[in-house]
Amino acid sequence: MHAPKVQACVALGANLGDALGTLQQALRELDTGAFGRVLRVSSFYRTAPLEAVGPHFINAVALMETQLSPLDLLHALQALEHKAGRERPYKNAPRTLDLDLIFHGECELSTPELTLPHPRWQARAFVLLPLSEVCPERVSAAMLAGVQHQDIERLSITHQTK
Ligand code: PH2
Ligand code: MG
Ligand code: MG
Repeated sequence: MHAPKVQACVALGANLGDALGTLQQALRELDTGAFGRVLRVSSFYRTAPLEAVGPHFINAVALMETQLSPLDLLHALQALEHKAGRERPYKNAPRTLDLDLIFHGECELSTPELTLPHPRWQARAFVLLPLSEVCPERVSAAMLAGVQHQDIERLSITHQTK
């Protein structure tokens, strides 16, 4: 029996080390088949830390197709974060790689380990703007208006998928 294919949105962020290079490597790994495949990748954005300290972030969003369950996908994302040297000395500490599951199909979940959709996705320009590129049906003009004061700059670099 094959699990059904589901579209999932993953938000990527980093503000330590070679943030852009780490995001590009993570996007290649997300597309290797173990996770499923990457359908679309947003632009990269340079963003001011929100409720966090440290250097500016590079953020992006990937739309994926996966057969992994929400928790299996979460654990696979955490393994990639670990591989990229992620450390968690305190909440929202600067990080080499953060991979957040924003949506997993229409799954709604509230457990200590995982909440779906991601609880803060609508409050964050660094999620909403890239998400509006890869999944415009999920993002409204009112949502974008709500985050327009946040400091975010779209970069002209594009991700080479193949
Ligand atoms: N992630 C956070 C908290 N604050 N700010 C920006 N600009 N980008 C992020 O990815 C980010 C953040 C928690 O994961
Ligand atoms: Mg995060
Ligand atoms: Mg995270």
